[in-house]
Amino acid sequence: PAPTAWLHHPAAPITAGLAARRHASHKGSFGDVLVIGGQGLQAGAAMQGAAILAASAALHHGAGRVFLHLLDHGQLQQLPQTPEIMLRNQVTALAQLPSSTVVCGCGGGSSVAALLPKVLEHSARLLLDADALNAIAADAMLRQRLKNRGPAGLPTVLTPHPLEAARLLNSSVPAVQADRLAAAHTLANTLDCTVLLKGSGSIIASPGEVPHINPTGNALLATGGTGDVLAGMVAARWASMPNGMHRQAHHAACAGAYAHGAIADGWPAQRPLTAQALARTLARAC
Ligand code: NPW
Ligand code: AMP
Ligand code: MG
Repeated sequence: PAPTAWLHHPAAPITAGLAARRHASHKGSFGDVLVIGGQGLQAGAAMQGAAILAASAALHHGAGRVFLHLLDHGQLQQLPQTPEIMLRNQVTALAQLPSSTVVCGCGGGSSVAALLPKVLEHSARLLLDADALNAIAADAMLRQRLKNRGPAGLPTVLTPHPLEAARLLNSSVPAVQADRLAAAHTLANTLDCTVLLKGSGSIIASPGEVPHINPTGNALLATGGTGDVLAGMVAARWASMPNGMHRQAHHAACAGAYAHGAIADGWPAQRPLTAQALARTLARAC
């Protein structure tokens, strides 16, 4: 169905809409998002843009406060284009974990693995993307710590693209793509997480929930950084939910994926979409 029709469909898990802004609400009412990622220059590559894109998307999609811990911040004290985002050094960023929705891994490179034990233990709501997923795929101890979160009542959202999913499943991209529902379902149930398997027709699967196939999105999203933006969009929605437990994680992933795709569907077809524009745009239906 067309996106707006789907929004009103009784099967829609929730609308892709942002949290309603009651008159007497304040910035604390819409949740904190802390992004951890953005490795500095290593082996000739720096990826701070990925973490900045995730934080910027969380900001533009309604998070009350957005904090950013860059894995290599150097002398940076503020982001000139988004001064609303508050940079945090390692110690204060980690103290923030219990009260925030934490996004970890965007542009994290190999530096992110060392932080993951603390992040997995202390984050009340945790979204893992990119190099955080790769680190877990490569380390059985981190995988066990991730699995322990679910029974301890700490919800986690994983947002793998097909190659990241294949690494987690010790499988291959063709095998994941041959049965995307099975891949998402297996990951969700073995790791006790909500899994948002990205790509054309993103799938959201969580233990005990009916899997959901996102109806929005198109190939304008096939450009660097759009996955990092998705992470921030899901986190902003999740952070605004008063109860952040497993079912809310599933709903936030469905809503974030829906909005992310709807922005691309509303974009003029002949104009390339950049990740930065995606982060700063709200879809008409959302
Ligand atoms: P191919 O080319 O088909 O063999 P990687 P990454 C595959 C950061 N970024 N269907 C495809 O493989 C990220 O956050 C930083 C099928 C593709 O080439 C990470 O930290 C940016 N295959 C880090 O870079 C902006 C699919 O996976 C390969 C697929 C590395 O992340 C960019 C890429 O996977 C980026 O976000 C699909 N739908 N989607 C910045 N500005 O700082 C992907 N593949 O090797 O894990 O690398 O995703 O680029
Ligand atoms: P990443 O690979 O992590 O940068 O994520 C790419 C994002 O763009 C994911 O949300 C994908 O679902 C989305 N995307 C990429 N290509 C397509 C496509 N052809 N159709 C729909 N969504 C896409
Ligand atoms: Mg990515």
